[in-house]
Amino acid sequence: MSAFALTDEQRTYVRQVREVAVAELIPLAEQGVEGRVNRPLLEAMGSHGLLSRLFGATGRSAAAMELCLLRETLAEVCTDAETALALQALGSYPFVLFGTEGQAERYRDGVAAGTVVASFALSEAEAGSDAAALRLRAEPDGDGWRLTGEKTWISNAPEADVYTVFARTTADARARGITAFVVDGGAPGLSGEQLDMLAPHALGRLIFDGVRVERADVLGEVDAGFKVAMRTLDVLRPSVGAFAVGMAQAGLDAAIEHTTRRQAFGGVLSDQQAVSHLLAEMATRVEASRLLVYAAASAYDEGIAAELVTRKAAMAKLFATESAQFVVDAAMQLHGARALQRGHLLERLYRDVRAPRIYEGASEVQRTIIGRSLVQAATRERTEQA
Ligand code: COS
Repeated sequence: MSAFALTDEQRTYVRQVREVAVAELIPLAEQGVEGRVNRPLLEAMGSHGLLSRLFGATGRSAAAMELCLLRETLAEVCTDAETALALQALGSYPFVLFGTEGQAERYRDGVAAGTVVASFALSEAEAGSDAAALRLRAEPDGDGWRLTGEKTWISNAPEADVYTVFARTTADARARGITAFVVDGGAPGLSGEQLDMLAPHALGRLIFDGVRVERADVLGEVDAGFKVAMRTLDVLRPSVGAFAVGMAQAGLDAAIEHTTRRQAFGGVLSDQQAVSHLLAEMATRVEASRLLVYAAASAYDEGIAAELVTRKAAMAKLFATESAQFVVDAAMQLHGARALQRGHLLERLYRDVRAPRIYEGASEVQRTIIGRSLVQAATRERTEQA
């Protein structure tokens, strides 16, 4: 792909995904229960090969651009399918990217088939944006550890089949005392409950009551789990931006459709300059978001310097999610009361668009990451010149 346009092959692929979504995924999504994992939907995505494409040719990499294209395309037509796909990536990338061959193989094929539901368990009630403050205890027990404590706002919990759990192995060490473990959903001592959230996907709380984990369950090194979490988020953040772009595009399309037909004041709504200028602003923000997302995802796939990948990922997520909120809100305003009615496309988008400005790093966290990266780069440059 050039920095500005998709290849013919990518365009064809996107069209095919959209056709599958319209014909098969939307009906399955409609049969799902809000706030619960929709297994038939996941299995359909698996059988169409959408999930296996998340793991690159070797099955041991993340395909960032692929993930973004899938998320953007699905978001335009079926946000349930979009989010279900994204959560499989978030939940499994830690063991696919940082696990041993055995750890990667154990669950990956099931995740790709949509029969194994994956989940990423980082956040705690007292450790959201400040992830390094997490307190879930991993206490030594013979050759392994026992996990005790709670996680909350965990997508796919408590229904997931496998969790990547970030736990404290060294006290008072912040980011340097956290270890990533793979934990089976059926592990003795693990329980949880569903939370009723504005974001309409499955989300819950997990309770660990002495859950046993072995050395073989450690992803990477002991006490080096924070980097596993951060690098996983570096892949996912541009794709959260892609999700936002898809929703914003759907809102923009609806606004154009409506304002060019709706009769008012002796013409159509789009005759009003206030309306056409708003459409122009919306379209420009969608396009700018899309370019930032593609640039960040391509940077990851091309393997440029990790620090730049992190900065670009943060920029893409920040700008695209904030822009999508603006665009969907504006589209709703242009529609008037009909868009507030339950079941209207924009009523649904309005609920869906809010959470991405918070999860996987709130907008404020993204600004912190970008700001720190700029300062670090400038400081390094000065030191090198001195
Ligand atoms: N890749 C690799 N390593 C990274 C990294 C990245 N993207 N980001 C940070 N690190 C490393 C740092 O290099 C540092 O390593 P050393 O201890 O070896 O120096 C360590 O991790 C700690 O980093 P930092 O000092 O930046 O940590 P802070 O606690 O100051 O803040 C933020 C880190 C705020 C960026 C982090 O907590 C964050 O992303 N919070 C949001 C969490 C989130 O997205 N939650 C959503 C859960 S999933 S829905």
